[in-house]
Amino acid sequence: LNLEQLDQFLQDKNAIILTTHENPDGDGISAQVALHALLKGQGKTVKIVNNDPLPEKYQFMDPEGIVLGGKLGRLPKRFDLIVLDTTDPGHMGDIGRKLLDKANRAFFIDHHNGLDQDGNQNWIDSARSSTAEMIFDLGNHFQFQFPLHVNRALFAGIVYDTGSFIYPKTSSRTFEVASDLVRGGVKPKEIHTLLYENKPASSFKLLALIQSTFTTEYDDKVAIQVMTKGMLKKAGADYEASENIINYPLKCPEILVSVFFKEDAEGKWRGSIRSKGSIDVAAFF
Ligand SMILES: [Mn+2]
Repeated sequence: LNLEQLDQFLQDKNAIILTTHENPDGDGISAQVALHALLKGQGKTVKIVNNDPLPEKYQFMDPEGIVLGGKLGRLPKRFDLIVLDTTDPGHMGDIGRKLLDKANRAFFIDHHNGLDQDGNQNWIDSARSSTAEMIFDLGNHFQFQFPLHVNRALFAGIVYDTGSFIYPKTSSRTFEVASDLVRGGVKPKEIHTLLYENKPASSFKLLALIQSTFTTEYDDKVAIQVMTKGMLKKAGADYEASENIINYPLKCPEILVSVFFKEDAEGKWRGSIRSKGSIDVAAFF
């Protein structure tokens, strides 16, 4: 692990602001909460400012209420910026881009195939499962003991970004980190409950309505589902409640492609398509 660039970046006495991509996810937020604790431990002035407010479902990661978002707020006169879980200013939202603009220097920490960051520094490791996994290593690098709520957040971030330890970038290192976190007091079942057993009844009413539209084409190889704004209204559900429903048909071995047509509350239609195996969905467009 070569963290020389980051060590050097942290040498300066500037205040540090942490941000992540718009619509922050479980990985980005857990990485922020952990890095905040780590930098505080080094005596730094640190603040988290995101483009969007903290989603309610991730509140358990932030018992101290340090994850701010939705407005720029008061900024230190001079600060350095650390961007987590993205390298793309196009994904940082207006507030993120303003921060990038005003920052003295910026440093990017990410596990996606990164953009070239002209003039900025970065630690990008696209072999890692999650930014949370990388920040855990950073804790080791600085011999910093994360408190229990941070261990829980990091575990949740990894679970979130690996689809519960199954996505391709889940490595033996991912399990070692998870093992250390469990040794540090994390109860996996509690994290599962916090992340995945929190759906309102309205989301199941919506699911029932959407699944009643389920049909297949081409000898059950292609599944089609439809959601109308009338269904959203009838179920009393938000558009976001339809988030993972496109993936369900792919649990069937015969079904190779899942198509989902969705109408939002304003009447705007969108189509999504997912596939598995060797089917290239990009070829459809
Ligand atoms: Mn991530």
